[in-house]
Amino acid sequence: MKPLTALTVYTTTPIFYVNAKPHLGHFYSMTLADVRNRWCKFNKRDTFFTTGTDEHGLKVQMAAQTAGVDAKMFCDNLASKFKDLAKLGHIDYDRFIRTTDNDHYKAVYHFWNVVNANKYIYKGKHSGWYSVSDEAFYADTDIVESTDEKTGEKIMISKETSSTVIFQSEDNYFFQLSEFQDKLLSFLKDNPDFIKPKKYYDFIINELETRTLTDLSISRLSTRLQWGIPVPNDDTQRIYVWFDALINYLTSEGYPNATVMPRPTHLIGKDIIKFHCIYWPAFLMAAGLQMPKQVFVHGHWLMGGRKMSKSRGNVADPIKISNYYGTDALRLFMMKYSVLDTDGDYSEETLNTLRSEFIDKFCNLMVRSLSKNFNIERALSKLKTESLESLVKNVGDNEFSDKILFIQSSINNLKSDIDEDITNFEMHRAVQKIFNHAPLVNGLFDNYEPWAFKVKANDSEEVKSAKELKQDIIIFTALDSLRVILIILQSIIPEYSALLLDRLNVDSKKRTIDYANIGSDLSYGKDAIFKKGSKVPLSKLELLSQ
Ligand code: ME8
Repeated sequence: MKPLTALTVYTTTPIFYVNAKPHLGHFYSMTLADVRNRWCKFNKRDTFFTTGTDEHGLKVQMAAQTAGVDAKMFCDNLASKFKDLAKLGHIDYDRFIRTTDNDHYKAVYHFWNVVNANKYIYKGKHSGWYSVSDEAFYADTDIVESTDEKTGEKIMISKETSSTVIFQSEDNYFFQLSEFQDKLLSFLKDNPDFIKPKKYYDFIINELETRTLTDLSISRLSTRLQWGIPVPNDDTQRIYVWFDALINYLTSEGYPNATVMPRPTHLIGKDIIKFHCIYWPAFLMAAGLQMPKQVFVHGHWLMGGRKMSKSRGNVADPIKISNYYGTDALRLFMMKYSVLDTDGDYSEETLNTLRSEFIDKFCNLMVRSLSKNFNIERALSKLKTESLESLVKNVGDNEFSDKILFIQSSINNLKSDIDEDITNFEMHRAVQKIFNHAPLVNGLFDNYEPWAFKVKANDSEEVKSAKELKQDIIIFTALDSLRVILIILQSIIPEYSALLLDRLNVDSKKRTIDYANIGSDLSYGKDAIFKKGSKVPLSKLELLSQ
């Protein structure tokens, strides 16, 4: 396991139920967290990033039964589909945790025993409404009568999720959630940034101020739930799936043996906010453990205006989309249109348009800069002996000089401009700021038409070098801006960036933040595009531009 410190930036995704194969919503959570993690790593912060699968509970048990397969085999098969997606999607996790992992069992046992020793667990009779598809309990006031679409029978459903609830009555273990109402409220009042965006913070505050927390049943009779972790010292009961799943965040940090555990930043979908912002902090308080750092909540991807859901079947398959359009086209689409506190509507047409926009903006910038009309090596070598500031002065055109130096400073500031956006999962802002630089840089070609500075036979030495200087400055500024932008884009679209940086012959060791400044690397560009022997054949770039 990677050594962790209290300062490690620890980012988590939810762990996904393995009742069906992954869909776009899961890939979205993974990608948001991956971009943040890559970005923090790029900024030389010490990082730790986990994702994984939630494998126990009635929902998975029933899915396995329906498939007629042994539960563990069923989970193995689906967990590998989530892992395959992570691989295809460039999700660079440190740990893929499965709740069937041995160390997780140990962590859950330990956690249960600590909370029990702290006297927050007791045995009692549980009677109430339960939704298997949500793996959640509902109070009488949270349900309504409805009619089953298929059978026409009267059923009870959750008002919030419309999923069917069933009445259950059995002896269970309870967690004393009611004990934590005031403690949670005062913790949240002291930490107004704990839940982001603010509308979700307000929602939880409102819940805690207006509803009374009742104790939570945290086990099931083993006769009903076989596919769960046994309650320590009571084989007749299995642990409720959320009391098992949430602990994954601790298992990954080496709990209970770890001496130092960084506080995680949880990224979750809005459907599981109560579990992460009420139950989880209460469980942690009961175990005497520190609070997470923050919980970021994102909206849902809809398709045709309705939430994508495995059970409803209106799902976009991230594997199929990636295979067709390219993984990075999908990553870019999700990040560009990701606004945390709203839902997004998935549209293949928008994805395709964005892909073309990326190619128009960035690939064409590269193709233009690397035209045979220009001498990149000459341009780069000028910068080896003189700074850009002093070179532009020699052109003697103030407007030109201001423009070049403005682009230089804007590009140099880009990484700090987007730092907060990315660490706070405001990816659409970061993508917009990066994209805004393309017309700025492209404008150099449109405004100055550097291809027109042809040296003529009767040009004096002075005229010749003035023409060359201006052309070289434009080409250098355009190409080097592109190099820096691509280095920055690695966190969002690692594959496309690598493809284009390879094309520019940028040394693989010079793609770090130290080189994300204009003029910080003058060793690339040799035999770049359109010349024989360049590392990445032109056809790859063409593939990207299809
Ligand atoms: O809730 N749009 O697992 P789950 C965006 N195992 N994101 C979506 C989405 C959509 N349409 N649908 C799902 C569980 N998600 C529990 C979590 S954590 C300790 C246990 C994403 O398979 C989103 O992150 O139902 C949501 O919270 C998560 O998948 C739910 O996945």
